[in-house]
Amino acid sequence: MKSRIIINVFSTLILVFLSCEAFSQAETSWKPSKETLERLTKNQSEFNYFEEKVPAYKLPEVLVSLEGKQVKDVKMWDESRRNEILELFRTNVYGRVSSTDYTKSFKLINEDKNAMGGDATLRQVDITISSNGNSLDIHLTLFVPNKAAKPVPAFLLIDNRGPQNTDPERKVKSEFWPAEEVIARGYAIAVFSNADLDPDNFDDFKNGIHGLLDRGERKPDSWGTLAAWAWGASRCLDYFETDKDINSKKVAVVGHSRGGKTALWAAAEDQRFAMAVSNESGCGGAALARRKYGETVARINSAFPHWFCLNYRNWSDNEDSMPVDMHMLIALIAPRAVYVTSASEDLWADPRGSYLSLYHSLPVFQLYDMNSTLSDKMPPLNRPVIAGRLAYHIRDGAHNMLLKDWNWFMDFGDKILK
Ligand code: GTR
Repeated sequence: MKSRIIINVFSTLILVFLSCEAFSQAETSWKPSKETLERLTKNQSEFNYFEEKVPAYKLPEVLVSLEGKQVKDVKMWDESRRNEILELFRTNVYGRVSSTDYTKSFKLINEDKNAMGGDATLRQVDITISSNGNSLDIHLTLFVPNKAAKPVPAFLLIDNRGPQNTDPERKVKSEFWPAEEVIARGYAIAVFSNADLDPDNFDDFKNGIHGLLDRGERKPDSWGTLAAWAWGASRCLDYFETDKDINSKKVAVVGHSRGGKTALWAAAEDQRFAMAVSNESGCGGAALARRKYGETVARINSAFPHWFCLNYRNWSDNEDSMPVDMHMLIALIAPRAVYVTSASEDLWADPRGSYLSLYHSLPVFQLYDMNSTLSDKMPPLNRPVIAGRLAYHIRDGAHNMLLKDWNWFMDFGDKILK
């Protein structure tokens, strides 16, 4: 009898200990696991994945103008510093869109008012961009929830993974674009393929929208491929402005990885977007370049020479001279909403550097809302943090965009877009 009591007490103590341990682990700020670090450093030893090897760096001050003036209020930010930073990003990172005239038209190619078993209306719209006798089509696919009060807010995905993720007939389903789940939450969900604007390969800017709109010699600040995709997202927003079922003032632009870089730039360039979701965008997206953790500017410029403008090559192995860093890109979206994510095994995209970008963009968001605060410590795994108009999570697992991520985007959307 006595020994049974002792065993019971002992096992209760073990349980209490284990659950405290699990609790404290869940509450601990995220850090890369030893296994992930070992696996990555075995394959890619020339890139840094160790926090202690991140070099000391000084970020450009987001609220100090080029003339050295401190930005004190929204008016000064909005009327001068914001434009200064936007121009710096156009000149040094993504490039400037072509100024060639074009015309645009929308054509409803297919409509099914009884899609998804009656839950949604499907619209497939061709957005045709014409110039000088030539044209290009952006194929937009859109589902609108039938049961929600109109107009509805919408999520627009810049798809960089191909049509198998975005089947309009819904025979093939993918967590990358979980249309049924988004419809069930009362949002419209839309998608276009980045390749419609510019195929994702280096062809010296002969094809896609560059072939259609670029004239004369290519300049050091002419738009690259990411800027072309971002421009495409804005043309989809032009269409939403004509669709009475969509609340075009409540559109979130979403992208994963290279698409996540693009989503940030789309929302920076086009202030009509209410929210940007940048999923695991890493270098050239949310991650601070000066940390040189995981993918670097030199690596991205050599692997993807078409993504950025030519001037961006000036910052290969020279990040500290770059007149901007990526916290300033996030700041350009203020006071609109930004959701940045990471994944625990995706160190290539520098989770901590992505979180710190949000953190260092805060002074601008605080000009609008003094209650926005974020800790400089990363949150625990799978625990989204929301600070006013900024949100972040680090999901367990590999580089991808899953339903779990989307559910958190929609939770944030419920605060921002509804
Ligand atoms: C990688 C690239 C990243 C990221 C990714 C993706 O190869 O280095 O910058 O954009 O591709 O888009 O999946």
